[in-house]
Amino acid sequence: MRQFALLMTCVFAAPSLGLGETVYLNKDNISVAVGPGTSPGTFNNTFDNGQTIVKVIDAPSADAEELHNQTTHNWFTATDAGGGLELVFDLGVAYDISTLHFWNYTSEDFDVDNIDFTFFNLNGQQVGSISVQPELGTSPGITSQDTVLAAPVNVARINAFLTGSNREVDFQNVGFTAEVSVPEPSSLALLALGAAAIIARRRMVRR
Ligand SMILES: [Ca+2]
Ligand SMILES: [Ca+2]
Ligand SMILES: [Ca+2]
Repeated sequence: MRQFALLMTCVFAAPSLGLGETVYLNKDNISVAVGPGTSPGTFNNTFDNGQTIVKVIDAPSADAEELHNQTTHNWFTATDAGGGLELVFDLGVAYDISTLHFWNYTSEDFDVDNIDFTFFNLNGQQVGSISVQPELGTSPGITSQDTVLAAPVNVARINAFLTGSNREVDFQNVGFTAEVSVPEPSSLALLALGAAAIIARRRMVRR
């Protein structure tokens, strides 16, 4: 069984994050992109002066406060046809998400009124969805509204569709508190089978 133990060590030691370790997901460990489901509209000053959509995930922690200005916020206006902004978060590895953090704009004129979240695993299969109606942001310093999520587990990609009742979508940040997912029992069983096969083959070679 020594080979089996070694194999298990290799598999679990590979990621720099420990299994079950709680992390705040932001630009340091995930990426975000404007999704193809974004409606026709304008991004106003969001990308002025070479700024990028990474402004969505640049809060250093879930407790961070951000002041609303041209370098910190994200603003999309859908055309008269309506719709909203789609964001796609690529998490790289699978996480169990426990809390959503959202920094909304401070007045109804421009704030985000609804977000439809859809969660996908590493195989691209949907593993959960939730709709959130965020509160107005705090003023003048905007802090996050924290929403405990009902256990979307093994999440590797998150799609978020943000809309405002008046076609305006303005917010500071999106963030998630999560734990690195523990492999499902079925994956562990496959791993054990693979290890057993290797050991059996080595024994046959020795004979
Ligand atoms: Ca920001
Ligand atoms: Ca509004
Ligand atoms: Ca609102």
